[in-house]
Amino acid sequence: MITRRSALAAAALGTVGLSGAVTSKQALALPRTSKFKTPKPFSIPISSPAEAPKGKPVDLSGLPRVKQEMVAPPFAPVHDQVAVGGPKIVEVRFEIEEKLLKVDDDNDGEIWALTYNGSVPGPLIIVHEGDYVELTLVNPSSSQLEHNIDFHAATGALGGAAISYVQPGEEVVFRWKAIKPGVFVYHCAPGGDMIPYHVVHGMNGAVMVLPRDGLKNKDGELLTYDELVYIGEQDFYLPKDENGEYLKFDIAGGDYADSLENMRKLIPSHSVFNGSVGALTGDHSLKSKVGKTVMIIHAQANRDTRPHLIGGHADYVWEGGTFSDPPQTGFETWLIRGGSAGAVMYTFKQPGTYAYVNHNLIEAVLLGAVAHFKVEGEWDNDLMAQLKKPGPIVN
Ligand SMILES: [Cu+2]
Repeated sequence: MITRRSALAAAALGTVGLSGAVTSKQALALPRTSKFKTPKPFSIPISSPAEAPKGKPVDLSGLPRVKQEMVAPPFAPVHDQVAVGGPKIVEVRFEIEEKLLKVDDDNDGEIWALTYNGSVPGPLIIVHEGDYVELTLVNPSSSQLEHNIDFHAATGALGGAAISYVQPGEEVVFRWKAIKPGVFVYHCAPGGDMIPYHVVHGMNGAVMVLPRDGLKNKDGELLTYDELVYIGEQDFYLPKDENGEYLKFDIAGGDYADSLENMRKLIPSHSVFNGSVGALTGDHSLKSKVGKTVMIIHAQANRDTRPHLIGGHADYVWEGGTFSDPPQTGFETWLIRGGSAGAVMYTFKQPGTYAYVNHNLIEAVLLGAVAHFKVEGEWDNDLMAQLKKPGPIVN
C-alpha cells in the first residue's frame, strides 16, 4: 500500500517510484554521486521554499560590520560580555559538511553526520541584543543533501528556514535581528521527515544573544564569567542489523529509511555531548580552577534533558534560556526542553573531578551523556572532610 509518507520517503531518495516504501537495500544501492531531493514541506504552510519575503527596504549601511570567527564546541567565539558601542552587523559563515562521524568507539557506532562547519553541535554564535546576524550558508557541491537553517532566536520565515534552502553547490545569505536576549538553538529544517532526520544527524547548534549591558542577577548587579563551555546534547538513533551490529553506510543519507524506522520508536541508541561518547571526558575533559566562574551553555534541539553537576550546583540558572528575566539560583538539576538551550553559571569551590551529566542516569551512563570538569585548587575541609577512612565496623 502506498502511503503519503512512503511516497515522500521514496521521493526523498529519488530512486524509487510510487510503488512502495524505500528499503535500506535500495538506499544502499544509491551511487555515490546521487543527489537526494528533499520532499517539500507538507506540514508547513509555505508556498515555495525559495520565495523571498517582501517589505520596505531597511538601510543598515551606517552600522559597523564585524566578522565572527567560528570555533568548534566546547569553545566560544571571542566576544565581549558587555557590548562595546552600538548595534553591529555580525557576519557569520557556515559551511555544511556531511561527514562520517564515530559516535561510539566501543561498539563501532558511526553516523554520516550532517553538520554546520563540521562539528556536532554546530558552532556557537554570540551577539548582543540589537545586533544583526548576517549568515552565509554554503552547501558544497560534494554534499548529497539539500539543507537550510531555522534560528529560534530569529523572527519570521520559519526562523529563516523558508529563505535559506541551499542545494549542493549553492550558497545563500540572509540576515536577522537579535531582538530577544537569551540562548537559543538553531537547526536544519528542510521539510517533511527530513526535519527530524537532519536534526538527529547533528545539524543543530546554539546562539547566545547577550543583553547589551551584560547579564544581571535579580538585584540588577552585573554577572560575569571567566570561562564559557558550550555543550550540545545529541540523541542518535543508529540502526542495527539482525545480529545487533551497527549498520554501515557509504554516503550521507544512506541510512534514511533505517534511521526513520528507529526514530519513530523514540528510543535513542545514544545521547551524547558534543557528538560522541567521551568527547568531553578523559583527555578531552574540561578544565577549570577553584574560584573560577564557568558559564555552561547546554543545547538540545530535539529532546528534553536535565543537566546536573555532580558535586556542585548551578549558582545562576536561565532555565528557559531567556535573559529577559532574572536568573533563578541554587538549582541542583535543571531542565533543558527539547528544542531549546539553557545557561547556568557556577563558581567552583572545590578541586577534583566533577561529572556533568544528564541526570536521567541511564542516558548518562548507558547512552553517553557525560562530561568531566577537572578543577585545580585547594581543598576546603569546611565544605567536606572524610573523618574516618573506610575500615572494619567497630561496634
Ligand atoms: Cu540539513
